[in-house]
Amino acid sequence: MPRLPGDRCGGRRPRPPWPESTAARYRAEGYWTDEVLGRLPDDAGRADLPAVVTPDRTLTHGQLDLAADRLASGLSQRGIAPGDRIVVQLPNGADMVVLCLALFRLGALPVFALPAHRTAEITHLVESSGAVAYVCADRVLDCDHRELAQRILTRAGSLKHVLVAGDPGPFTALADADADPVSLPPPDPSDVALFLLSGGTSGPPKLIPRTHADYAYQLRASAALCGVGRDSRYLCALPMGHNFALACPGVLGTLRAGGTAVLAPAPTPDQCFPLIERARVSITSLVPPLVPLWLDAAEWTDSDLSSLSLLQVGGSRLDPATAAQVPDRLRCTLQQVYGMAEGLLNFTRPDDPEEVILHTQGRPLSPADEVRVIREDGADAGPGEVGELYTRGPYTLRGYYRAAEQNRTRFTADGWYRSGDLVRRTAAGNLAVEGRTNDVVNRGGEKVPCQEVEEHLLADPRVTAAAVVALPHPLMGEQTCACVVLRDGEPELTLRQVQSVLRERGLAAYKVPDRLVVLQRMPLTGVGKIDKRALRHHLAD
Ligand code: OOB
Repeated sequence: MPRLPGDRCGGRRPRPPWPESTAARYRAEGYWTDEVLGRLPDDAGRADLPAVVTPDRTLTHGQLDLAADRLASGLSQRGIAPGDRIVVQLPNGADMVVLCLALFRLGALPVFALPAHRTAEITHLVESSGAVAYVCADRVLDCDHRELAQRILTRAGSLKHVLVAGDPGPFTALADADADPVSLPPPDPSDVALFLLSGGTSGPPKLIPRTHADYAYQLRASAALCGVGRDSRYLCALPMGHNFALACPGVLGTLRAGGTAVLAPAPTPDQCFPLIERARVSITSLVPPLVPLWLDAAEWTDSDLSSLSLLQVGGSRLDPATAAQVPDRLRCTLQQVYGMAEGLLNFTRPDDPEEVILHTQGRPLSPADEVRVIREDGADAGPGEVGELYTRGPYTLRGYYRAAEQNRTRFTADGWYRSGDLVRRTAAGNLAVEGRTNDVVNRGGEKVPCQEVEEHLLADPRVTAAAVVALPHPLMGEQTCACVVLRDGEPELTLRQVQSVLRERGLAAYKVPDRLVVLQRMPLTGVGKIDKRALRHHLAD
């Protein structure tokens, strides 16, 4: 486990994540340096140039730097210490950027929740990380996050602070965590800097520890691959707390390179296109279901999109026919990105042949990324053969945080991460994602862990058995189908009823099933487990 300041595992220093010899090699070969996260280029010429642009605010590099220092001091004065975990759930905006830099400078560790997370997920994140603080907005769309915070406070004992951007209600305003900058001891590059959430595991999200050195390398290398530098303007359309928009190179990689991060409150063309024109956006990233919407809107828009030169698409499978329309209709280069919060990132390169860009998800970011494709019989797959992707590398985790049981099954003894993705590697070394071994529905990039939803379904006294499976969907790629068996004598159960029960249980909307099938009995495997393969077969018929 990476070094976690303030978390000494009962007095013992946690085991370092990478074997010392591997860590020494990553340092010697320059993948890991002394760089820590949260610093902006130290160059006076940039101080007056824009760092953060939102529909209603612009911060220069100088202003962002000062705001981050003031917030770091303010949080420190309020008792937030290096190593403390902070669950962060802010919408895309300047507050989110300032907070990230402040926490990195302070050495406190953000745990990035997604905007759609509700009571069930936030409680789980606070409990599993032992977070001392939850930072949220007052209200986003129909959700009052202060009410959500009240509910979490009654459940999670570790939580001491709730900081609210906007009207704080009974809590503390984030704006009041402000103090004259003081000098804070810098974190160690090998310390954990942040936690991302796993999308690929079966149960509730696991915490992925990312160190300063490993994430700084990811930022540096992905900015170089995408040609992101001081003239780049990155539009953050997806939630900033997701690895794709945060760091591939995303907001952090662009700021680190001296460029401008442009933040959209939602990824829709009506929010994003005017910002692209106004801020002369050069690069952005989307999940596949958004691409057809953007292509259609581009036909009709009055906004000038000519500054856009690179569109990154990833998170789930992109249909090649849609991919083929990107260059003509958006007049920019398409880049497929196949990544995971656990680490490994694959990109098609801007100068790759069309065939590669349209039909593969690219190849690893780093020469030090190791990828094996393992067939069902345990042998290494040859070119074109499908198998599960295993990986190790300078920015790929060696274990989830406090998850010994998962770590035994998701990692090999020699440190390979078993991704659960079924891939094929072409002779030229590009990967194509063909499917998954994991029990997860990939709903257009949003990962729905089946087991977690099944547990919520089973909590309903009317339900005796539950299985969640993916069904194909034309826009989202996959949708979520809940199959249930009702207790004897129970009358019908409708999709509406199931949806409202799960929402009331505080589950994020994207995890609420799209379809419901009531069965007389579940198909079972030889050992008596629910046979999901048979179930999918039955549903396809
Ligand atoms: C990204 O990260 P996560 O952690 O939300 O999800 C990872 C999983 C992968 O294991 C794979 O199953 C799927 O999402 N995935 C793709 C894909 N990109 C991710 N499946 C097919 N095609 C793709 N291009 O989703 C993520 C992280 C960083 C950059 C981009 C995506």
